[in-house]
Amino acid sequence: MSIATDLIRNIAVAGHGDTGKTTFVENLLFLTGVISRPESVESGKTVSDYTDEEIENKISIHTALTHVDWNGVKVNLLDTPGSSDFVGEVVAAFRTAETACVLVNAKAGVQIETIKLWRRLVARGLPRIVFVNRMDDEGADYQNVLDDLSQKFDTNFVSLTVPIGAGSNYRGIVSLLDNKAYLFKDGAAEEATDIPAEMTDQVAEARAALIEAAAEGDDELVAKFLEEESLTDEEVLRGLKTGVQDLKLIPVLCGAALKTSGLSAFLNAVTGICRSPAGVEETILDNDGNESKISISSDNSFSALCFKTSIDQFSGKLSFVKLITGTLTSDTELYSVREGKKEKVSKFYIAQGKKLEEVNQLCAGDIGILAKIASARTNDSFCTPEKQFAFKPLALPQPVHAIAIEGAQKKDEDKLGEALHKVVEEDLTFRVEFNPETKETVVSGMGELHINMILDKIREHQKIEVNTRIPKVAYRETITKPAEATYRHKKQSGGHGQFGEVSIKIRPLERGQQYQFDNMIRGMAVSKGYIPGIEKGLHEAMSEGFVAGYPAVDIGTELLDGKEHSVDSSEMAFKLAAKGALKDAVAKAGATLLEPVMNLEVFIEEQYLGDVLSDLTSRRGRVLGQEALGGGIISIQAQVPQSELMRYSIDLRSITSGTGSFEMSFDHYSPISGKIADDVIKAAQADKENS
Ligand SMILES: Nc1nc2c(ncn2[C@@H]2O[C@H](COP(=O)(O)OP(=O)(O)O)[C@@H](O)[C@H]2O)c(=O)[nH]1
Ligand SMILES: [Mg+2]
Repeated sequence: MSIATDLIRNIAVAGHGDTGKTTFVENLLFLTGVISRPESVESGKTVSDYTDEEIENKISIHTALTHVDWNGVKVNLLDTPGSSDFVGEVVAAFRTAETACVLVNAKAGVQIETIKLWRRLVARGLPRIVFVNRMDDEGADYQNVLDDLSQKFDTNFVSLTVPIGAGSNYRGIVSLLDNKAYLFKDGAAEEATDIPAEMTDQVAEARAALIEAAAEGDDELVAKFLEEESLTDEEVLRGLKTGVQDLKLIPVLCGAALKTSGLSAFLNAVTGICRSPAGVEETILDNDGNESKISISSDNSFSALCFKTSIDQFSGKLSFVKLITGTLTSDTELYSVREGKKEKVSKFYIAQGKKLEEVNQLCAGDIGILAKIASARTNDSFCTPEKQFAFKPLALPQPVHAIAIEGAQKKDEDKLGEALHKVVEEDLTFRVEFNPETKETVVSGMGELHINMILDKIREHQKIEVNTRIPKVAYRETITKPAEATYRHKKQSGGHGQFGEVSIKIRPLERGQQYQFDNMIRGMAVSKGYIPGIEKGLHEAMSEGFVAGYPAVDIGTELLDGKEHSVDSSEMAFKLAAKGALKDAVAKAGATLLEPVMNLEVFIEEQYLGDVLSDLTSRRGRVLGQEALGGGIISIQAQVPQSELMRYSIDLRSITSGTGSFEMSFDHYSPISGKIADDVIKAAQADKENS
């Protein structure tokens, strides 16, 4: 069976870790009869935390896809992980959903990941709905959370519920949309009843506020509301719908997911207020890279975007796609834009967590899974051979933590390489690079947990040992003053000798200019044919380095003079002479080491500011500025040498009780001297002796 696009809602469930997202989805599945009883996260049997590593760690690591039916509307739910180590999965879910449901803890209120998620949602302009969960926890306070939200985010929040009790006295909610009380029953779905008499006034007041907010959501309704001081139920929904879509207001509901409480009101809100995919615009790029817009609609020919790839033990490669236009049937001719070739669609599915359900048709706006498209990768666009265009790819955050790895046994290297390659296809926030300079394979990701989890899985599945260590820093060498040198390469061995003499002058160049060569010889001191040999020699000497074996940069060389021999000279002899001359000149000028310096943006809660700043100073960091982002969150901009940041993702978390995070990118090379430089040189020498 296929559903019309306007009867679909795609909801990304997001929030700080432990706000109850997975429990929330589990209980929505229970409420709607998909499962006969909800399982706890602790039991490891929930529908959306189904991978081995999720069951073992009791947290969500991947975005899981489930769906429920509510009054004939199909609600696709994307349960995302809360930890910033897996933010790539969250970004993909935001890209796919038309609405984000942000879960907030009823006791703790807005937390650091809430704020970071919120920034992403604001940047994407994605409509939001908030669910204040865990109302049954001791200390839960709905009004406090509403105040906290309004204070921390500059938005108009509109409450759709009134809680009945809190903490151990929590009994359920009043839904203001249908003016009904929903009392939870342990182990069964909640029941709609009349509003408790003692709450009549409170509810009337809350509903009046809701109607007024709904009126403000839609210009036409404002006029009517001013005149008649009331709206019909249908008008309330319309006002809220427009307000949410235009980002003018954000509905807030509360409940206790663990007790299947408040979830009917949530689904009523989602189906009644949140937009369907129909008509939502997507940015596309044609073959020449020109941007234009396309609306989600079944009318056009088929197109879809792959937002997630996973490799299943039994089903092989699974490509999670959102259909943007047209319909998918087994006859659809699928064209992979990146590969530039047709792909055969054999089977496709919808899913309840790991349980796949084969379907024979998917319509625009829906989310499905294509099986066994060998070439497919996350971010791939699929369309038909006749009409080719690509969707704007997901923009993912840069990795912040790197480690060097190698197979413990030489024979494991191939297996390791293959396994890493597979992970890269699944996870765009994980990178593998071979650094030819340091001769290391370096993997990088969003945090220590992220990388460790990937490596543990590889160790287990491939039965190989993988060694890890802190990666080497790619230092550089340079000079700070000019010098001159002459070098004669001369050898007399039997028949042919070798002869070449080169005089050069070197000077420091500006940072980033790398290398320059000027031939200043006037006249015939050195034949033209030997000049390339001289340049090769200079290059080789630069790449080998002078004090610690790191490549030299930003040196200008001038060839001043030279001598040649009519029989014994050769390109090789001049190459060696040039190398010798450069080494001598650098020795006279004195070589300096350069270290990479990174740009850093650190996000922390205010209370850790002092500790984080003094830690940055102890890392030889230079703080460039700080900015209050609202809600007690501060971002610090700094420049810090890369060698001081190798464990920063681990250390920052321990300084900030797990709440801090950062982004970084390379900025420039900067000279080092004294003990810091001596240590680098010593380490390089020790390395050389060991190899
Ligand atoms: N008391 C209470 N606990 C809840 C509720 N929802 C979730 N939890 C608990 O909170 C913990 C984290 O839940 P989980 O669903 O894994 O949170 P997630 O990290 O946001 O996915 C688990 O121990 C849940 O049982 C709730 O409504 N009430
Ligand atoms: Mg979870």
